[in-house]
Amino acid sequence: MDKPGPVKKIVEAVTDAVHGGRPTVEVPGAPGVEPPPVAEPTYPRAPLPPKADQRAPVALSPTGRDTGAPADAASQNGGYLTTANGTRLPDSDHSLRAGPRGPVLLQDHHLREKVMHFDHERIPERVVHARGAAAHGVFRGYGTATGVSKAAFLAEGVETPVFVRFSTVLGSRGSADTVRDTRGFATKFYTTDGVFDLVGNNIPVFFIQDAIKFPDIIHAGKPHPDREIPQAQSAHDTFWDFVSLHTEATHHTLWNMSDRGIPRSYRMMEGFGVHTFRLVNADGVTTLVKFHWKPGAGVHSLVWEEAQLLAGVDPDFHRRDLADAIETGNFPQWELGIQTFPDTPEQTFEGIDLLDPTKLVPEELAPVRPIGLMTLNANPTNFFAETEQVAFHVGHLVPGIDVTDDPLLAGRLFSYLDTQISRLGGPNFAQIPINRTHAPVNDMLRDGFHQDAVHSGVAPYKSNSLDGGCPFLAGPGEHAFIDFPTPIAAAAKVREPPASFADHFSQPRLFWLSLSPVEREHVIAAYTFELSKVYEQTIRERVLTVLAEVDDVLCQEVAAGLGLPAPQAAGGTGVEVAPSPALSQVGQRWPTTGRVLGIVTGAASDPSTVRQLREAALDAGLLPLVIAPTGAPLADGLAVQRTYAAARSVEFDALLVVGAPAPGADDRGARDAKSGAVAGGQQTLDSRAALLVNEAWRHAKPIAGLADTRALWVAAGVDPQAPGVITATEDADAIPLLVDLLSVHRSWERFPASAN
Ligand code: HDE
Repeated sequence: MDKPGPVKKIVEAVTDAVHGGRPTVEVPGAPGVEPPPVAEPTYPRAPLPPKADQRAPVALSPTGRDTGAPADAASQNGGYLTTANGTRLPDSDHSLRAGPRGPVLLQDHHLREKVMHFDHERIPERVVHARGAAAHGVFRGYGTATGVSKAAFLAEGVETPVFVRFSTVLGSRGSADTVRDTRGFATKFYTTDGVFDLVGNNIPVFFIQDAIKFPDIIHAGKPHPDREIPQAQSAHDTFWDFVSLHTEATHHTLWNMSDRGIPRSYRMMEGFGVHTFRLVNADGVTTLVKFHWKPGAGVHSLVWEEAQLLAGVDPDFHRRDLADAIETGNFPQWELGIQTFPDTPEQTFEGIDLLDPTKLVPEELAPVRPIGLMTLNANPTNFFAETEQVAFHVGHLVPGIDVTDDPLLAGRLFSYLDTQISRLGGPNFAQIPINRTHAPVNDMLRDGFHQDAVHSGVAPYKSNSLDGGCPFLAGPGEHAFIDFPTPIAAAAKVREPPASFADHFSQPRLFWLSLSPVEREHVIAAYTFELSKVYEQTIRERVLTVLAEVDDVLCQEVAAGLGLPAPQAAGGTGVEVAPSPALSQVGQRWPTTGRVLGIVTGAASDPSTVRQLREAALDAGLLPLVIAPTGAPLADGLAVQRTYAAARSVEFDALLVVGAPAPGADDRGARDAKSGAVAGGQQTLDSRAALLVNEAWRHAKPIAGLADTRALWVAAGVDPQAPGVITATEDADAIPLLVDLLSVHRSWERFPASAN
């Protein structure tokens, strides 16, 4: 039976072609839809609409009915300030008093309501993944999965609205985006058969093999309970204490210490379902699968110094990047793919235990088959209503997708519903607009806090005759979710893992061997940094014994950095494993749309050249920001986005210097400590601009200089002959050359790596 639902109509409203060219908004970030007047407006008018890039949850009823209301139906209404009950108010600045100097009166119901509500504005943050950012979008099935899954949303051409939330794991809600951590990648598909949530990470494996240890690993990773430090970091004793005593964590930890732990952008991360899932097709045949998200923009990372600087300079870096990309029409895209494995009783593939979430299956052994495309094309209208209140659950499954006996997944099936009770204040969180399914709901769940549905009838029980027997049970032909009758081998109840879960080192070694030399250097540096922050030497030594089991060079280099002797592997390092080149993120070319170009201008820069270059950058799909000594427009009126004092290299993917930057009037050490940081008393150049270029150089970013930038290169320590440095070029070539360099992300050749 076909289920007519509102989804089709909604998808028509949300599907947009990917822009992928010149940005539709040249400088993203305007807070409102129109510039504000200087004087406070004094006449009533209707609330301003959301910005063009924003979308609110679709206006469905709590039971999934299409209300036909516009998407902003839940936004504030009317031109006058009112109480929560809609009574207009004449004043919101002054409490009701017994005379101007008299006591405030208890009868002031407006004061009481306003402060009461404010007092209760906070809800508990997520116990993990508290810090996040989200976007709306659409998923289009390719139809390539229909042989293995009957899931309706995977059929060819079917378009399904989605809401995606990215997150860090350890930090609290106000922590910085660019910390070293795993990233969450949670997708809610509003399908015709109900909500399907794919609640994954940007790393394909997990720290632990059994959910019962989840509170332990999180307690170890979170700040120490006495001083509540450090925030959003793994570089502390309790984390390393835990992972060195639970060596199953070695693989995930190695990924965290790699460049994957510091993504350049949410748009530039892979996503993984981590667990093995079971797909069921129309004939009832099952296939085991692992889900992958492959980003259209490629997989790119920050360098550690950038990540650290950004945590102070722009703690919202990833959040801003996602919103800006969508606002400018550079809609982020991912292909959803699956690795498929025969559903055999052993549940292994090429000797890899598919129920062990610390193991991945190399793509060289099981290629990722694309099954659909996701495009994120709208920003949320309200962070709290949508990003904060969205509730994901691995148990939100639809017919055609089922779970396996992965013991980590089993614990999650319990946890994700449970946590919402305290976070969202009761059992009716599925009725919060962003969580509402787009399929009809007739659930016989009743009452409770925040019940939005107004149920009719008298018989919320089955079987009944009083409500005409409604609701009825559905069969397989009526899109019922039928738990797959997986056979279970005879066994005794034990608290004991399978023997195959004891292999903790072959896959960390596989990952290490798959990295390029520069990526290995970063892993060594990350371990050395983190362990140097560990107070207890015994914990450092224990971690080294773990690293010795992974690789001699890794262990020796980290030990050298810590000034400790490198231990020998107890089990003999060097299990023979074939590397998986697909795990390295270096060496491919990717689209560069939406990458941020800093255009450094100075008093001597020709404004028309700057304007032409900016236009060329926009035409190439880049996001150019003009940097100048002050915020004043250039001589021809071109707007400036950053001053020398406010700009920091970490905001930009590449720099284009249009003429030597003469010292700005505020290039004084007493006013700006960045002054003199590089140029060292140099009088002809602004030292902040020189620092900007120096950092971009050290971070292996493409740099181009037009006109005479020789002195600047010297002041910034730039070797003009080095790869990724463009000098003495025709103006017209600068942007194509930068785009070409950006397509490989960074010019690593500038820094030959030694760890092999
Ligand atoms: Fe989660 N996890 N998790 N997790 N997880 C939560 O759910 C939990 C695990 C992941 O943007 C919580 O609603 C347990 C693996 C993401 O809202 C909580 C275990 C993976 C998000 C929870 C795991 C994830 C969460 C906290 C071990 C990758 C953010 C708030 C068995 C495959 C979702 C909430 C969002 C959030 C429990 C392990 C991903 C407490 C018990 C493995 C992306 O329920």
